[in-house]
Amino acid sequence: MVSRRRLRRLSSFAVLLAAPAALGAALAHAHPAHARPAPRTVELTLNIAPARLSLRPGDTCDVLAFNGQVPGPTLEFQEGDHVVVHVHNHLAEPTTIHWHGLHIPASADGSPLRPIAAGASYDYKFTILPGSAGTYWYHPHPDHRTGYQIAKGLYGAIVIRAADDPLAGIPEQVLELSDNRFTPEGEVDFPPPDSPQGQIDEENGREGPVLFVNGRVMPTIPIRAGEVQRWRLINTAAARIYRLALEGHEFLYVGSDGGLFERPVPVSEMVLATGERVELLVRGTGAPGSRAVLRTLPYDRYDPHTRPADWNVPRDLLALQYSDSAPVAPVVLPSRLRVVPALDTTKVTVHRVLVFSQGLINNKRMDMNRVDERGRLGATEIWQIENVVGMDHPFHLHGFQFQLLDRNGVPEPFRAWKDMVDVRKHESARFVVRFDDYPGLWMYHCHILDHEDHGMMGILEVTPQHGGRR
Ligand SMILES: [Cu+2]
Repeated sequence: MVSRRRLRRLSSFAVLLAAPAALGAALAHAHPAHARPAPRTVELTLNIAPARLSLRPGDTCDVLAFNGQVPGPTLEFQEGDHVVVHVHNHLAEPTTIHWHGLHIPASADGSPLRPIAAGASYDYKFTILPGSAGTYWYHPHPDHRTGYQIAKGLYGAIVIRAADDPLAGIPEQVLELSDNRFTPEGEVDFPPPDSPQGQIDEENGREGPVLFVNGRVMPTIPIRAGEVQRWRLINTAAARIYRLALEGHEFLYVGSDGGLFERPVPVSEMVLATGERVELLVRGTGAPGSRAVLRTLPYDRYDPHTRPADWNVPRDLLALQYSDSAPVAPVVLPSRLRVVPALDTTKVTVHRVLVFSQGLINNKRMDMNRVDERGRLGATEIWQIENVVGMDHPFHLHGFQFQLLDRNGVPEPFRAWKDMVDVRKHESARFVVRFDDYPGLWMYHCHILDHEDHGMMGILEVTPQHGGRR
């Protein structure tokens, strides 16, 4: 790990993007080869149980919690770690834990095919593969009840670190974005599916008027003028798509679902669909003592029939508060982050088309006993997700990171590892994926939780090349 002091010492040019040659020297200096830690076994326990906690300020309500807290504890692993998670389900219904975005065996995926019964326990065992450093999250994924259990509080962040992280030493914030809706009595409002509001939620995706960051309303993040912070943002909301902007500041967009890009990309706004993650560098360009608000700006993901009346009102999320201290010298930020090898599209042997309409994928609802798509281990495939309706459907594939190729034929501007793609209204998005390991049954679905729970999901079976099921 590079200390902040070391980073500052490297910053003799006081520029934010170093020339590649200078960067190479800095990296060679900061990350000697022997710094890579030996693989560890990390063992932890997650108890899933009802609790009574304060979500909204000044109020308590019935929640479901990981180890008594909402959000659950942030889990930190290193590449190479062997992870064992002992899960105890103290709920009155089945649950699972899905490790959203991780490339791990199907037996550890926490899909609805492997429920943990009420009162039962399960050990999830997986290895964190090299190259997977990034921001992920965990949440239940039981059949039909994912939206309910997440709404009641079951979600948490995962940070995976690399020994050769080019941004090591920069102060970090993990920011879990969520929203919720409450009854007049102060309880989490999750109406029966056949109620009028339940039917609106089923179509629109359940949104709530109270916006949380790490389970808090409008928290304050301290910063010092000149400081650079690395923000890891996770959209854990059921349906809300955030369009993030920090007043008076630009972001350096450095990573998304599967970790860092090859180069930082300056952006003024960031659209974050449900399930997605991004890594942003925030540069403390404000004056000592000043304050800036991170907001979510209007983003029209909606069908006009169920679009909320206040959809176009900007909403405050958190405040960035500058200390009165004198500015610190800017750190040198690398202009190259890592190599993201391109999946070889000349090796593609299978093209699939998935048509997303309202509540259906290829005109079907989820059937737990049906395999919808069959793939071979080792194959490289192109998937085309066609959204034929007038609202966004954020697509998620379990188990495998893919590379988005294009949207409506327009090539993506740069390469990134993704497990989510928000397929916008009437848009067709294509990605390339390689089934390099881990045969088994894998879910793919819309990540609007209400859509997923009502059947907008399918099953991909990946089989070993010479037949046979594992
Ligand atoms: Cu959807």
